[in-house]
Amino acid sequence: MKSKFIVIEGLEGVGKTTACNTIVDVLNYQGIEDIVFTREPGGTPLAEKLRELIKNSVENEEITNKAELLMIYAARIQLVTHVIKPALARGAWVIGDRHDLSSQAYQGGGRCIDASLLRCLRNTIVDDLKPGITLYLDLPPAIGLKRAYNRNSLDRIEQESLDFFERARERYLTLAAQDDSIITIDASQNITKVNTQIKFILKSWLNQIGENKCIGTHG
Ligand code: T5A
Repeated sequence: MKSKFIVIEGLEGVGKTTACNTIVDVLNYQGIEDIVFTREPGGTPLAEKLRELIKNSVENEEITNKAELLMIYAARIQLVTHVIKPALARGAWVIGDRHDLSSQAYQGGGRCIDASLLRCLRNTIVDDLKPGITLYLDLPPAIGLKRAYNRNSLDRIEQESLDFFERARERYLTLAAQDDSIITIDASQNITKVNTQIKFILKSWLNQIGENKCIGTHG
């Protein structure tokens, strides 16, 4: 049986929050109400504390790339163990705002961290947990960062160079091309078009895994 874990991915300001709401609409329309939301890093009391450390600078101390990576995976193992796996085990659906693919893109692509270290962490920490489908919202980083900047001041990662985000985007696209459970969506379209595409992809996938009870009539 396919995993009921749906992940939304992409760089800053691509519209992940908006997309999560659309995913909920589609699931609700199928009569699915038991839905757990997660965000990464975060989602448990400890993981939320780590999120603060990851997103903010520490006075008089540079956060090294590997320290950042380990904090992200520490947060992930807490979330996977205490929230995601128990939810899936009781039959709930999980919608994840980011998951392991973010680490492959940001830390692997953006920070150029060695692939063998990332593989080792992923195998140890996420192990057999694989999203059923990942929707990757693709957008040139300059556009997404502008949207993020218009909303609030930029955090430690958002202040990275455009090159950093270009490398992360390239890694996202490379990994999406290698894995047919990762679907790339053009997030430079207007919100209505992005939402329509998300609904179509999700309904097709639900149909494919035998979960679509009301094909073709919703928005
Ligand atoms: N991180 C995370 C890592 O480095 N490694 C990891 O392994 C993980 C898990 C997390 C940070 O941690 C890093 C990545 C991040 O830097 P976050 O807050 O979860 O931080 O992630 P952000 O990407 O920063 O979240 P944002 O809230 O900025 O992005 P969203 O959710 O994608 O953006 P959203 O939906 O709020 O939309 C932004 C604005 O754009 C508009 C919306 O209305 C909103 O105003 N918008 C559109 N405008 C025009 N056209 C569209 N199609 C639009 N879609 C949305």
